[in-house]
Amino acid sequence: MRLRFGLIALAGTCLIILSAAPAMAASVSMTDALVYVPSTVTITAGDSVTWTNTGSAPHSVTADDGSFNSSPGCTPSNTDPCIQGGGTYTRTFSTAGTFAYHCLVHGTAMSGTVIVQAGATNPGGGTGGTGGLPNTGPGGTTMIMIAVGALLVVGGLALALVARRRRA
Ligand SMILES: [Cu+2]
Repeated sequence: MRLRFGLIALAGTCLIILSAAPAMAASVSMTDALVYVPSTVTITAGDSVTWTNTGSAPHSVTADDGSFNSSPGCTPSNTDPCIQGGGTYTRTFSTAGTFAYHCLVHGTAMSGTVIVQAGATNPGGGTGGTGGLPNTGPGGTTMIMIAVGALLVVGGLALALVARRRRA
């Protein structure tokens, strides 16, 4: 029982450490100042971008050319389908190009750009080293891995407690 606890806790710790490695993801905040921060992110094809609504005003992430839309049906008069405070939207960009997007609630006054560079020839530099703006903060997948790792650690500790109690 003791060994099993140790293994689970170890697995969780490993996950947390792994997730600290450069993530192939960029993060953008949507704020109550009605801006995307940063407004331009540069990634490599195959990377993903996660937008997080860090305020309380609803927003969307909608491509100017219609190639992606976080919130179909989101309008200034019907914000139910929009990304609410605390909500997120993640999209993986598999093809190179420059993708302009805006918010369906606040119009083109709230807009941003995703620059997707071709190829992954960036030895050891991580996704932030390809020029343009660096990635800011951990991406969504990173946060999930940290959460899973933490859960495993907590689970391992709980198992150990239960085992100890049963034995007593
Ligand atoms: Cu908005």
